[in-house]
Amino acid sequence: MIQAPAAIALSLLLLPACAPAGEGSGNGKDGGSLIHATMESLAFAPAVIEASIGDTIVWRNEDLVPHTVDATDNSWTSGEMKPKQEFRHAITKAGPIELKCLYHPVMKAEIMVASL
Ligand SMILES: [Cu+2]
Repeated sequence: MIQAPAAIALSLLLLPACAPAGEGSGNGKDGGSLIHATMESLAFAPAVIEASIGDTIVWRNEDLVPHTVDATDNSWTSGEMKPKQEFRHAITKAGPIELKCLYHPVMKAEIMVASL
């Protein structure tokens, strides 16, 4: 009984932030939102992505060097993304999902998946 209010408060904090994070809704696969992110100046932007199950995240490499976006648990990888290439990943399960770039250990990000 002590932990329940904290969990509810956390989900209330996360939910309102989801709406402005996506660029409109209904343009992703399966009715989810398409969420745009980049690699730029050796960093993922945004570093924290708020998403829901069913959303699809699109990363675009805006740098002049190749990057990857990998789940740190190695469950999936973009493979090498050359400059201007894009990679899509659909969110199918609850997070959080920690991300890294295979080539640049300083590049880290996280997907917070709201449980609806
Ligand atoms: Cu990189």
